[in-house]
Amino acid sequence: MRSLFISDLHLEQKRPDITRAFLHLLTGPADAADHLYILGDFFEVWLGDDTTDELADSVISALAARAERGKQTFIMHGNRDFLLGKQFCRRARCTLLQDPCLIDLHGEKVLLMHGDSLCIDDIEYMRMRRLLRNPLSRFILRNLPRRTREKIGRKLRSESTERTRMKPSEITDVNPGMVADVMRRYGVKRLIHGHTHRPDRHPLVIEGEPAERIVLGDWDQQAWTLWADADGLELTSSPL
Ligand SMILES: [Mn+2]
Repeated sequence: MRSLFISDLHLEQKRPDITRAFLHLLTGPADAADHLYILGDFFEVWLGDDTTDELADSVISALAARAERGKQTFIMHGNRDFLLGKQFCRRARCTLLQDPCLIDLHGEKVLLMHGDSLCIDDIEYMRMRRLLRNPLSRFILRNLPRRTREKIGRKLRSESTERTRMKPSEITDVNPGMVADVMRRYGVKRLIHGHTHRPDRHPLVIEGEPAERIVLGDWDQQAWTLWADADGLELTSSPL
């Protein structure tokens, strides 16, 4: 039994190399993983399941083919693709995970998150997150005409890039107190998340015991993967 974790691929038309690398992983090495977990920001932008293009269709078919081969795929929303819905999951034959989500990873209780909800020092971002992610806003967003959604999406993305650039890096990283809180609350000694684009393995002490926070990497220059089996976990990358 093996599991594979990825996040923050930010798939988009502008970067066919990333889509190629993902499809290569999916049809090759990923077949060694019974469970594939995609922890958010799989797509650079997702404005609703009715907005699929050629890129989305190719990814959906590849995921459905993986299911055909008897392999499971789990997907979690990120801040870029939180409008991924039931139709996507049905077509791609994946299971949507709540954020946070507790899993049994080869006998160990592990917590999975996208990671943006841990960045509480970015007050402005958290305010925006609360506004956009509540069920009512999601309902309204999903039912807006496609063009309006595209316009809002473009505006939000350009603003967020601009703001993130101006913020000191510790503001846009996770808050250590929040990490410890969440891990204690869920009773885990291991947390896996993405979002910050700072791939690393951080040893921690939770309730006097050794613990770990693993950060998955974004797929910009490198394709980052985290493999897990009964022997342990390995965070690896290969050039795109
Ligand atoms: Mn993110």
